[in-house]
Amino acid sequence: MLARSALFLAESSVTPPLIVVLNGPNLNMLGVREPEKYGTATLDDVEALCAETAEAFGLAIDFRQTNSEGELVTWVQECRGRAAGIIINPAGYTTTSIAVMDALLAVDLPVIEVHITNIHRREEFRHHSYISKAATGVICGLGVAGYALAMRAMADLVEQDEE
Ligand code: DHK
Repeated sequence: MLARSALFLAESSVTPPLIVVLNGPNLNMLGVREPEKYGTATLDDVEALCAETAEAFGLAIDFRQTNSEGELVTWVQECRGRAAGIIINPAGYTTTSIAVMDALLAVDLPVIEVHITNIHRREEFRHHSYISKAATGVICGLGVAGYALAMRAMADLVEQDEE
């Protein structure tokens, strides 16, 4: 009995690896923004999906959204030494931000880039991603379910890193 409670205490005191989920500009408008492309789920729904999936895989999350490129860069930098991985939907900064790409390269963590829509079926200007240069993997076109798939893939990457 004593041994079992000691085991429970040991297991419950292990801190789960932290996955930081970052969302770029206009993703705060999910649910009302062009629903025919982005769907009707809100960003709160996406956070709940990420939290649920993370918990199932023994991960913790810090879920954030910003409309500002500088804030995104700062949040990425803060992941170094704090997080086990980054899931990022850079939204409008995908095609423009060398600064976010450089920050992701600097933190030296597994990175999964997510887009709700299939950017390759959309306008030409959405096809090129600076962020992909720093990403371990990319998921696009699967709606908000892509975040849950990214979390699942991240669990594997984190486990590999721990081995
Ligand atoms: C979201 C955006 O805001 C766009 O700028 C990208 C991406 C596509 C998405 O599909 O999640 O081009």
